[in-house]
Amino acid sequence: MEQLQQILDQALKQFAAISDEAELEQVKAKYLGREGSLTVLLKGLGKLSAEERPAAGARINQVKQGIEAALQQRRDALQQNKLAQQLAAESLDVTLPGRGLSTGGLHPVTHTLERIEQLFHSLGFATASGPEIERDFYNFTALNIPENHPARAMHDTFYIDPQHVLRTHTSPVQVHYMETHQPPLKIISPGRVYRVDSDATHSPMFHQVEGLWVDEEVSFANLKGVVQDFLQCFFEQDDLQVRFRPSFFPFTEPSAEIDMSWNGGWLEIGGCGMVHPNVLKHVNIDSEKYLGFAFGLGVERLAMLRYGVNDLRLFYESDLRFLKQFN
Ligand code: 2NL
Repeated sequence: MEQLQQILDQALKQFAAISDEAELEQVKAKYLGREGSLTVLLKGLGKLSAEERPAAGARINQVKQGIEAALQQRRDALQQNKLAQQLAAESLDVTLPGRGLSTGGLHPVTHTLERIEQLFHSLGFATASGPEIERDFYNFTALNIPENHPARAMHDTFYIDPQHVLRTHTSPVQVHYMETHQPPLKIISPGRVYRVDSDATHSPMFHQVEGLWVDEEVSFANLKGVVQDFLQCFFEQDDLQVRFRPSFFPFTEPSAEIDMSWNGGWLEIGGCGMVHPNVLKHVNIDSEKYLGFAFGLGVERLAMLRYGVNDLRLFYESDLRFLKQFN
């Protein structure tokens, strides 16, 4: 009986000192295994007298249950520890400040294009678009620009091959549109255009928006009204002055430069005119019945004036310090 008490005390002490689950199972074998001290005692019961046997057997079983209970308790405790450690290691501090997401933004030229489109849509114009590589016919011939006109010279136009160019204006979009639609037509064509030119005020790629209104009765007076309305809305200046200065384009007659009041003087902002009858003839529109007006505006020029940007090249240098100001 004394030996049993010693075994129990020893087992409890040993279990309490163990902090590893695998080790615990190994030590368990020392007591309850096939060669374990309790097993050996159980086997020895037969050697006892019939009177001693029941009490001894009962005590051995008691000690065995005590050891098993202590074992299970230790197992649970170790598992609890392990879980607590895991939770501590994996814990999230939800009070930490967030990392923040840096969102992209639209390019100032895109902002400007969207504003231009929105304003013209409110005046009843639809948007038309087309390819940036054009046949010579659509970029020049259909627009009454004859074979030997200086605008065709190599120093102005990027040639893909003798018959294809990077469009030098968005007029070809309108030529395509007139070929496939019957008047009345009321469209704008915003987009990229290309010219062999590069300095502080010229980029080889830039943006233009052209407008075209063809109907039975449209006048130069309508043209002036539309352009002035647009510019006053675009710059949010009701007293903005607009001036139409006589000029020449092969595709309009009469033609004018568009100037607007700026810093006490005048600034050229685009060109316009009544569509030349030869242009209408090229797209099979009856120039006796229909007439129209057209205009072209430089988008970068409008963006520079609206945002106070003094160098065109800033738009194309992808400098985030510049671009982030427009978000
Ligand atoms: C400018 C001048 C202009 C047009 C563009 C045009 C288009 C067709 C027919 C006739 Cl389909 N004209 N466009 C007319 C006059 C001027 O642009 O300085 N643009 C920035």
